[in-house]
Amino acid sequence: MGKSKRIKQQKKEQEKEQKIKEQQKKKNHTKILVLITIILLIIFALLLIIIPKNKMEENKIENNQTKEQNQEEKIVKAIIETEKGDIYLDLYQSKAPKTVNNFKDLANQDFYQNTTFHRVIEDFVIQGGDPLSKDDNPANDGTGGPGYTFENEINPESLNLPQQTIAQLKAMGYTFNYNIESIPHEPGVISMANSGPKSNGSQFFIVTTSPQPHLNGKHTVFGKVTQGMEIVRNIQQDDIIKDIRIIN
Ligand SMILES: [Ca+2]
Repeated sequence: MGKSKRIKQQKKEQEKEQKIKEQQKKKNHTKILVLITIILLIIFALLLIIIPKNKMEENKIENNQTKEQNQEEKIVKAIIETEKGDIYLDLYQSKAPKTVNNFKDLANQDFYQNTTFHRVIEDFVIQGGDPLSKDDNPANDGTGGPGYTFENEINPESLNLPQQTIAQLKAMGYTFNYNIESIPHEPGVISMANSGPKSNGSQFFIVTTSPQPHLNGKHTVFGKVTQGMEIVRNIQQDDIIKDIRIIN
C-alpha cells in the first residue's frame, strides 16, 4: 500500500468516525429534546389540574365569606321602651332565626305593650314579657305566655360546653342545632326565659352585670343591648315595658 493511499484511507476513517460522532450527538440532542418536551407536557398537565382546583377552592372560600357576610348582615334592630328609658337591641336572626322571628312577631302584634319586668334580681337579670304581668294579680306573674311553646336554638359546641354536659342536657330533653353559632350569657345579652326543654314563649331576660355561664346550653341568646345598659341596670321590679318596637 502506498503512503498516499494509506493517508487517504486514514482520512476516510477519520471522516467516518466524525460522522458517527455527529450522528451520536444528534441522537443525544433529540433524546434531550424529547425529554424536555415530556417534562414540559407533564408540568403543563399538572398546572391544568392544580389551577382549576385552586380556583375552585378560592371560589369556595369566597362563597363561604359571602355566606358569612350575609349571615352577619341579618340583624334586626329593636327598642324596648320602658318607663325608665329606651333600651336598644341588635337581634341576631342568623344565630336564632325562630326565636328572633317570634320576638319580632309578638312585638309587631303589640303583645309586649304594658307588660312589666316582673322578675328583677340584682347582679343577675331583668326578666319580662309575660302577658299575665298586665293584670292586677301579682301571684300569676311569670307563669304566662303566648299560648304556644317552642324549642331552643343553641349550638352547645360553639359555646364550648363539655361533651359530658351536652349529653346530660340531651338526657334532660334539651335539643340543639349544630348549624348555628351561639352566644354565651355575657352582660347585655337578651335571652329566652323558659321552664325547661321546649318551653320558650314570650318571656325574655337581659343579663345585667356579670357573665352567667351556667345558663349556656339551656337558654337561647338571640341578641344584645347596643345602647341603654344604664337603663337596664336601673330597672326595678314591676317597671313597665311601654312597648317593644322593631325598627327593621
Ligand atoms: Ca299578673
